[in-house]
Amino acid sequence: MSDAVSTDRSDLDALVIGAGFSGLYMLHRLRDSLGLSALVLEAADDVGGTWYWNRYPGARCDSESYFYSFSDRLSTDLLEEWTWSERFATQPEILRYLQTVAERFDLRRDIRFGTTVTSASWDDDAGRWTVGTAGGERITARFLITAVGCLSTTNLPDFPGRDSFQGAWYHTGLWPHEGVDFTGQRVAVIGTGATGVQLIPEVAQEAAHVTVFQRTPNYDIAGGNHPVTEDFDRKIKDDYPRIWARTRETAFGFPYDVAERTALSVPDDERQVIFEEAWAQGGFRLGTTFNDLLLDEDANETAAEFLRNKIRERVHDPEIAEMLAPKDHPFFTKRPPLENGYYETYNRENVTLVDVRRSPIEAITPTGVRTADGEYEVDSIVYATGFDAMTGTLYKLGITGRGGLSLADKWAQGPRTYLGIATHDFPNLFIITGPQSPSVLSNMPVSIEQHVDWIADCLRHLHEQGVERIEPTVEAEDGWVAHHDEVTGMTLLPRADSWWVGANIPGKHRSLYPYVGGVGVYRGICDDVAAKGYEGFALSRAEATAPA
Ligand code: FAD
Ligand code: N01
Repeated sequence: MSDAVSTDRSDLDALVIGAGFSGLYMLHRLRDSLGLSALVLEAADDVGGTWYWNRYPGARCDSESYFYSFSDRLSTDLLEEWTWSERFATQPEILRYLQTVAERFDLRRDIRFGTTVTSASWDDDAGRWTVGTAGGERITARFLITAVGCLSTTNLPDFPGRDSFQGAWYHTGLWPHEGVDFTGQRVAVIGTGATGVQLIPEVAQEAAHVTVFQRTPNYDIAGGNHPVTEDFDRKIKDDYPRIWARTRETAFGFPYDVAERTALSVPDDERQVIFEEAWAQGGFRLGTTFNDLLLDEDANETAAEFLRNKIRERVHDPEIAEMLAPKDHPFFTKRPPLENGYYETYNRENVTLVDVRRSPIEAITPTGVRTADGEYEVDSIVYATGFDAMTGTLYKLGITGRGGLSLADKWAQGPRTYLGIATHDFPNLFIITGPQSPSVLSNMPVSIEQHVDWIADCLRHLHEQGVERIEPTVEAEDGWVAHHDEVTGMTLLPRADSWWVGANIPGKHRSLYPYVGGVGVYRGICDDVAAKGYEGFALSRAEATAPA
């Protein structure tokens, strides 16, 4: 390992792509814990990732702020010093937090901003990756680590006539930094996922009229956002050791305990009280009420009906309430958004809901949106249409492994990984929060830290053993894919057409992309692999073909 950060960018130990939560922590571990020469390439002109790009009105996290952050793995001092102002922090506050992390650990000096990676090819003779950028640079490194996020390539549906629109249009994932003033405008919002649900109430307060184009209604859960009091902040800080320990053990990386009971094991009236109590707490507590909501259809239906009734209570017009109440998929088989006043928005005079499953969008016209039922004239269109999740950004990196095999080709029939972190024929490539890891089915900072720490420990091991190449075996990969599929099949998750299964992108292979076996279980498996000398990986020394 080199002693200091190399200024020779052709001889890096590790190259990291992306400077969000993942890339920042990875750089810190590589450079400051391992003493490796490392460089981060980032397309944006600052750190933040998700929180740099998603600046739409209402953007905030739905993991509670106090655990949507780096844990004591990064710094106990920072945990003590940083105070979140709201239970669910806004985008500007999270961005400020990540900027603070970058400053505190002096990370920016090893991040090259405004640099988009367009290719990454493995040279089997040299045992190095060569990365190409949009600016024409070529940079080589022994290890390539993608920290490009699961939700960083926007999905802009290819509606006929899309480019003919004469007004202004925006995608929520590429929101203008200067903001948008919708005052007095007629605004179309396409999409009612977590993003639409946050944005629509905000825009409705400003615009003359908002027309919402909904394809699939969601089971939105009350967020229960509120300011963080001094007392709450102190209690959390005092309790952090237990909180972080819990996040690492639970199924979803939240420090919440799931009740050890099934939904149908309690009488109806008691179940109702349990749901009401969880509802009153706000956030994802509702998912912790019973342990079989994701496993058993009848159990799931009890929560689904509870949530439908909440919509019916809050939306005055019964016809609109029924349009908003999901009936075509079980609860939590699409990611449920947290909402703060979303349903009440449909009681406003200036908001119209259009059901585009019944009456699909036929075209974007120069003046608005045309469905089978007619044209809606608007001044602006907001596409809250989500992302080509999990693989979209990885494919755009143009990664080619041994023999020029492209990652996109290798995964054409669905991702094939070992632990969601590496893939055969792509030596020395590590994917942070890759498909088939818990990633988006968890509170992500916890999963990000686990991946980064595992990769850092692995690199330390390779160095100590004089190993220069690491690559999963075909057998280990096959075994992981089979395990992933088996666990997936035990749940209701494949039942909905969600981005979790790639259904939002026409032509994308359908499979459950994140791993649903649980954050704690997954961590145990990864630790076990490491403890057994990186079982399932072939490790080889320089020039050698024999395993180390
Ligand atoms: P990102 O933050 O996506 O960062 C990836 C970086 O890679 C980006 O800066 C991007 O510019 C860069 N990059 C990509 N491609 C290239 C390229 N070719 N060249 C150079 N750079 C490139 N998760 C939760 O757990 N809880 C939440 O409450 C939560 N809220 C969310 C709210 C929104 C609006 C969204 C969109 C996502 C939310 N998420 C949440 C998921 C969120 O993406 C993760 O929590 C986390 O921020 C991911 O961090 P990351 O560093 O892995 O990826
Ligand atoms: O994206 P989505 P998102 N015609 O894919 C619709 C995280 N996040 O940006 O459901 C018509 O969920 C699509 O319809 P349908 C979180 O992980 C977190 O909202 O596919 N409609 C859907 O309504 C989240 O899950 C927060 O039928 C079309 C919407 O667009 C993830 O990011 C906040 C369409 C897209 O919903 C993605 O959320 C925001 C078409 N052709 C985001 N194509 C927090 O609160 C798509 N749609 C933390």
